[in-house]
Amino acid sequence: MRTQVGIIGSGPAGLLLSQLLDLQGIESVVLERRSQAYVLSRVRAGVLEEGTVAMLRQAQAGERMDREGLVHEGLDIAIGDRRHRIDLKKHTGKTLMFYGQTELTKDLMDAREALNAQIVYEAKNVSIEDLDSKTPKLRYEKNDKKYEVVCDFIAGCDGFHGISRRSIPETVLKTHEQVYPFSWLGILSETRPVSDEVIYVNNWHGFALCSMRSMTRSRYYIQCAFDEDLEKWTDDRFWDALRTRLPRDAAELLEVGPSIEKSIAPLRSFVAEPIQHGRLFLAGDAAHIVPPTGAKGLNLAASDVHYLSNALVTFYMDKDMGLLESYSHKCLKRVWQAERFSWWLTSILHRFPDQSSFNRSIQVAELDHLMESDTAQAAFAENYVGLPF
Ligand code: RFL
Ligand code: PHB
Repeated sequence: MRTQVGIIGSGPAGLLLSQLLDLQGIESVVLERRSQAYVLSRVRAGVLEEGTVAMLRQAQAGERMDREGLVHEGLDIAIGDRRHRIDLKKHTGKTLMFYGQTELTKDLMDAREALNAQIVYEAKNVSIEDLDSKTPKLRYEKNDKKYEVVCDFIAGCDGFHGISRRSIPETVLKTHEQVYPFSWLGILSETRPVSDEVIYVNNWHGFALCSMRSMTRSRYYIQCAFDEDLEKWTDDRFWDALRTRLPRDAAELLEVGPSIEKSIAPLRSFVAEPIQHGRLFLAGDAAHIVPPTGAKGLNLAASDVHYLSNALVTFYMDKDMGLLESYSHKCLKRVWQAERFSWWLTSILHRFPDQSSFNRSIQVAELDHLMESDTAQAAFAENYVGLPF
């Protein structure tokens, strides 16, 4: 098989890239290790920056998001029972779209199907060959048969545990990593959210986050142990822990019900540098990870795809490699800004094991400043709604 761009991974990054390229007349083949049903069953992100929203519309996959997504203009930060609203729209003129990654993935899959995309699900043992040549190849197996796709370029959109980052020689690749000493336990339930905007809570018992997917479907997270056992968390135990951590006025409004999904996610900051080698370009979680506190992961995947699709379109239109050559540099500048913000927000909102009284007082001082200073709120808002790309 021959194609222009071989894409590994059918998460948001891979699907969005393949759709945007197709709309510009560039052919691609997507290889996905899992089944389509499995990809669609993952519950993850929910907060989309305006830049991401614009790209989904550009990809002709924004119609249902515009109909069903919730537009938020602000959010609350709380410490103990103290709660303060940050007006994101006032400070930036921008809003956020709340729309689940599961729905977004489905919309992208439908949009790809409408254009007769070539997506191979359950492609096993995907490998990259001849990365340094002008015709790199993707090899894979499906139903015990071996296949080869000859490409002009390869996009590694295969998430943090994928194979593409590992195809960059160790002598070239530098990685930066911080693993946090806690995880997030998340729950989805058919209950009314405690508030019509998100609440981020710093509580002495641990961090809590109230979010939503609709006005009848809530998404909540609480900080838990790094190696927490999901089996030990009944719904009742989750609701009790959440109620203890919420500011009193929110706790009183908490509506509980059976969970429809419950999972644990470890928190990590990670950046690979550079995110290109030969004719391979990494995008999304394959290249970098942020802790979910800043709601930046999916949005960074979208901004990578923005730079990569533009660079590939320019190459095919003008035979100009310039934008492809500067891809890694351009992406990583924005990535590090989001890494900084996500790390900072994580560090001021969570309870750390063996946290000293000094560190706790610094957290309180940071949150006091954020709640009391309009300038601090403007800087927070600028980062939370997403820096331009
Ligand atoms: P994905 O979504 O991980 O997709 C990668 C795809 O590649 C496939 N794959 C392979 N295919 C072929 N061969 C191989 N060897 C392969 N290895 C892997 C995988 O099966 C998969 O289908 O990466 P992508 O596309 O870069 O997208 C990134 C986002 O999914 C991620 O950043 C976000 O979910 C992060 N995130 C959030 N981001 C936000 O912007 N806003 C949020 O509110 C937000 N909340 C979250 C989050 C992530 C969370 N978890 C679970 C880590 C909340 C949570 C709890
Ligand atoms: C979510 O709604 O899943 C969500 C919201 C805010 C975050 C992370 C996740 O920071």
